Amino acid sequence: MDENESMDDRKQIFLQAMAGSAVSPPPIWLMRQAGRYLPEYRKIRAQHSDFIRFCLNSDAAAEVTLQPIRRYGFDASIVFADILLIPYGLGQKVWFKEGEGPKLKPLGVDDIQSLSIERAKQVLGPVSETIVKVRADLPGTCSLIGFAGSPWTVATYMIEGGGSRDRFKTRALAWRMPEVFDTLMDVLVNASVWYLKAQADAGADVLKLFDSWADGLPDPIFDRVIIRPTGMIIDRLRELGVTQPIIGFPRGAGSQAVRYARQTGITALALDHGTDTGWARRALPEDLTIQGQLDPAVLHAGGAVLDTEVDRLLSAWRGRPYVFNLGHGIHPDTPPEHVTQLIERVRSFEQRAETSKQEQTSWRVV
Ligand code: 1CP
Repeated sequence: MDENESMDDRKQIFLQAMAGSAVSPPPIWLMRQAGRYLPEYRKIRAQHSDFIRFCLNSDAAAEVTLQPIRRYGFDASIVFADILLIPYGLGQKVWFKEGEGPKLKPLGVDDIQSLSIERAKQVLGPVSETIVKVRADLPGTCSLIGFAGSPWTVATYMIEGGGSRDRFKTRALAWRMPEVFDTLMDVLVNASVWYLKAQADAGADVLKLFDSWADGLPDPIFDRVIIRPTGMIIDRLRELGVTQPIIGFPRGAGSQAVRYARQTGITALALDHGTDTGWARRALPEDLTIQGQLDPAVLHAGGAVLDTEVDRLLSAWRGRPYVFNLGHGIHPDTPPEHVTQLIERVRSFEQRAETSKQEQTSWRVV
């Protein structure tokens, strides 16, 4: 192997894992790694009262995307934006209330026809600019992820008017008025295809679809609102010549994740912390890249339980293409030094495995 090749290997460990290699120790990044747990994020956020405008300010967004990379040296960065930029771009009223999360003027059936993809194209341009700016400052060892919310999860916010406990209104609409609901899904598919392609063209190495509310859906609805639109987005992106790996995150899908992995065309599957690890190892294709599974609450706890849990996941996924990550976003109260501990623990895994092998050997010799 020549020098350039080995340099390249080191640079590309996240992309290698995405391509199906079992890299050990695995690459690491964290969902919501740019955010309120970082003092440097809170400082810049305090200067911008409106969250949507903050996301659409490409200088500010590029800066906060890079903050966790500078502090921790993660193997991947994720563009700072939000899944609710699509409803906002399509013309729905969206705002963020301090301490209460996102609010939207709930979408009525008659409002669907007034959603405008042309408007979204105008409004969401700054996200591509953020990607260009981040790319220019990113170390060669770090990949860049672009993302969108999946149509189902975005639709739940649009219909409920914010986060909700069981997404009842959205489920009821999907059962009661399937044609109307599928029209909304199609609008979101089209907007997402345009948005993800724009991010890929701007320089994203990998794309991710967040389906944070994929839990609690009966099979026929899961297939219709999760698998079908996700598959359509991926097929359309491939037809348009987008070759970047695509991570799917159907949070809470449980055993439905197997169908999701086989039928949507995703490159990698992000798993939440509630999924049975042993089952997932057996049920999911061996060559499918897996990402995630650390409970954000154990990262918040830190200490010995964090080390033990990191080791459990590293051992469980050893020999499989794997990316270390949380099972959901980092909790805002997480002490930043716990993230340092986590990264050190992950990156010293092979060393520890080697030391324990040597200890066992010398013990046997004695
Ligand atoms: O005041 C603040 O700073 C707001 C906190 C915040 C942040 C940091 C929100 C509001 N969004 C974000 C950024 C964000 N959102 C990123 C940035 C990149 C990174 O990971 O570092 C990403 C990928 C998202 C995606 C997102 N937004 C999801 C999918 C992932 C997930 O966590 O499930 C969802 C569901 C949202 C909606 C949203 N936006 C913000 C909040 C607090 C929420 C969740 C509300 C809820 O629980 O319903």
